[in-house]
Amino acid sequence: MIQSRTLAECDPQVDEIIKKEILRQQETLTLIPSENYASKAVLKAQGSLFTNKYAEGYPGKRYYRGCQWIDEIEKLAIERAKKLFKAEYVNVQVHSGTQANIVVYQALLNPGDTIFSLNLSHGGHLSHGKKGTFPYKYHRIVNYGVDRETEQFDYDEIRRLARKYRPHLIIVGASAYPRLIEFKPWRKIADEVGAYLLVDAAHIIGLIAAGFHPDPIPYADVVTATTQKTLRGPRGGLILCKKDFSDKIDKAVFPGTQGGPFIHIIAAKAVCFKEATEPEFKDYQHQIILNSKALANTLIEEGFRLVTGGTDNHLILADLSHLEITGERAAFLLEEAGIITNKNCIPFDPQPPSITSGIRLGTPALTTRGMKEPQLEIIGKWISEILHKPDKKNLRKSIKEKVKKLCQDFPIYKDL
Ligand code: DSN
Repeated sequence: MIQSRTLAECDPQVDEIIKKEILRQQETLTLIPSENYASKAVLKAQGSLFTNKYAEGYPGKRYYRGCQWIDEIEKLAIERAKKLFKAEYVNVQVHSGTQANIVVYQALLNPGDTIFSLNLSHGGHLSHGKKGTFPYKYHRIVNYGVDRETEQFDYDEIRRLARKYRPHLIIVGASAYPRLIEFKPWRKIADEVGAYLLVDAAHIIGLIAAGFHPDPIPYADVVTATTQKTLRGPRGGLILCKKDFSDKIDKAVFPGTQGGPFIHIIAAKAVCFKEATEPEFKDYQHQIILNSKALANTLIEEGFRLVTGGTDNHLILADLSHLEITGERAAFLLEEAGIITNKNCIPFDPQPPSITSGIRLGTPALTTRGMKEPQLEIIGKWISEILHKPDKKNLRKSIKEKVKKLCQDFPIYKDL
């Protein structure tokens, strides 16, 4: 019977590729700040047969029968998220972080309205209105940047621009901003110009849940997030908002921009929200920051210039200009040694986004493996050696062996 075959019996080709990816994840160091390893419990829920069910609508108001346990799982996820974040209202159906942002535009804006967001090359995100995206097509996008000297937000300048352009929506949130963000000044600026305030907390949501980052909930009209990054859950989106916006947000998710919810993912989100309330999760988030600071300090000692001079959160942006090596080449060389990073623009980067002058590094995944400051210091030295000696292929080969050994000492799952 087709349904009862194992993956290996049914499709050895896919099974083989999955096995290779498991090995790659096991044997390499993931330093991409938006990546993490979901727990076995999360993976189990995500792989459950909830994937078989259609359930358009919301708990108690579905367009399909057979939704008794679907309602129960969605309500559980919502209640857990509300409690975890002290949020007035939660939508767990949204498929991703980008879609969560699109939902907010659909819910709160009219075509042509102005969105005020962080420049992508200063750490912003594509979905905040980069050319070629949905919001760029339907809204007027005005960007703010970071200060050239401090590489941090300059609130006087942001206020000046907000007053000049009178946006309908202000977005604060970033993919590559290594400092803590206080949300009170943003609320003040939004109120001064009569704008809604959207906090895109995709990267920092785990730190927020554990109390290691200022909380946006009291200040934002809407907070969007993803569940797979620092929150360490399944790949998915999350929207937290004030009760006043609940109806508009729900309608903008379904039927506005999505059809049937991914109930298997909602089940895995419920598991991840439970995990995030456990004391171990708080320790984990704290260690992410300690590890990030340890890696940053090592790189500074090794002569690297870090954007903003360091980090307060889970990520680091290293400027490679002094080495005369691009972000593109650096990420390639590091991968040859089993160290997985991504090229990233630095503020005022002379290089295009496909090349860049920087790399972005983050510690959520390695911290999940149980690595602490001593390991991050060693990894920082390996990164430095590789990037200072780009011509030494043998060096990368020998570091790759050391990386493999380190990974064996810190397995992702004990029994994989
Ligand atoms: N692509 C994610 C990141 O790497 O930051 C954001 O969505």
